Amino acid sequence: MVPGNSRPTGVNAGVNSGMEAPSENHVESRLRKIIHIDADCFFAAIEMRDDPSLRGRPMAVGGRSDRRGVISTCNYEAREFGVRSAMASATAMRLCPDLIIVPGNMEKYREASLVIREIFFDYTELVEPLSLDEAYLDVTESDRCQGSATLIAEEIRRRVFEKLQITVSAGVAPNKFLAKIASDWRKPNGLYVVTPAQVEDFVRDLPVRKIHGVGKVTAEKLAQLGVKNCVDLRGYSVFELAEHFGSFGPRLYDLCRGKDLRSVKPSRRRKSLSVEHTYPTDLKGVEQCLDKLPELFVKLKSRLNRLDSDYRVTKAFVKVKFDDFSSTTLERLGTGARISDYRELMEEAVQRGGRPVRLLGIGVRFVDLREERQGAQLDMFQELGEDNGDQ
Ligand code: TTP
Ligand code: MG
Repeated sequence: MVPGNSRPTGVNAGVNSGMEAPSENHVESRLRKIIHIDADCFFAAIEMRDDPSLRGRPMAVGGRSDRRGVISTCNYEAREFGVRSAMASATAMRLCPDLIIVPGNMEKYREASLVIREIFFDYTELVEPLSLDEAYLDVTESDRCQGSATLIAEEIRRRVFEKLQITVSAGVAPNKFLAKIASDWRKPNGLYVVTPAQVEDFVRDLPVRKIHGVGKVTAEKLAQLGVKNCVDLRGYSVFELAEHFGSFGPRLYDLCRGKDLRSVKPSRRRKSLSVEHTYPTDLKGVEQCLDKLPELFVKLKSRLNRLDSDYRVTKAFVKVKFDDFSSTTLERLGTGARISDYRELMEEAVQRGGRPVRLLGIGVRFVDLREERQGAQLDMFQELGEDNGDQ
């Protein structure tokens, strides 16, 4: 039952009758392509971008040491001195006397986070943000970059850098568990891919400490059981693991085999959707531009079809970028995104610029009925709260 381990098999044998292994012999129903993206020293990276004098020197974002401040994060130069997130600023200054601590600006970080998320949405609807600088993407169904998750991850990394001048690291794998570990593997500014064929080798030698949820206490407990790497953990039956680690036991049983069936749960809804194309040679005149419309329209429709019915299109828009990089956007209210609307909008937008065209885009803006329903609920709670004097 458990290959390559030295645990007595008798225990395992007794277990199977009483408790079903959660995914023994379970074959993941289909192979998925999951990307985990995490910005490198996020708050610090934004501050270094905006003040180049901070680059190349140990710096942190956080509260002042003489006011019992705490470090939010620090750059990689500061990490070499042992400075870490959540450390008292006073401790950080002791470790690294030259450390520069700057106050944070959440507004700026939130803004950057939204820009990154919009880039994600160009590849898939299935984006699950975990924090301001971290998200899972399920790109199994994406037709971008010839459907290659690796190319998508590289393109996202490049686009984030172009747009925000900060770096993000990415992990690509068949599930969330492995993608998250992989994104950490080549940090900062790195990409690591675990193909389905590499899962077994990757997981075998993985220290159990790398498993999300295995903190200091669990790691010590595992060490006492003689478990250091995932392969050691495989020597234990699901029953034994449940006994030692409660409800986390069955999960450990799966994870040390590289199995994780959790789906990517999108939590933020989009406000618009568009498709665009940059042409290898500039288009001249309205007719040449209109010739390109059907192809864009088919693409837009196919992406719209994948959205749920809570999205209601309210506006159609056309974007045109000219050869001098100036651009214009025209939109029309109260439309169901018909090709005739786009034809008229495109004609007007192209004529407006009166120059050769390098890029055409068409799209829609939505109201999201789901968000409106939630908003209505929120208002209701607020009113109730006010009535009750609650906060
Ligand atoms: P992380 O992604 O954990 O850290 P990071 O982006 O700074 O560094 P890494 O390159 O290792 O990914 O957290 C993202 C941001 O969240 C971080 O820049 C600051 C903030 N944060 C805190 O404010 N306090 C904390 O304890 C942690 C861990 C993060
Ligand atoms: Mg980060």
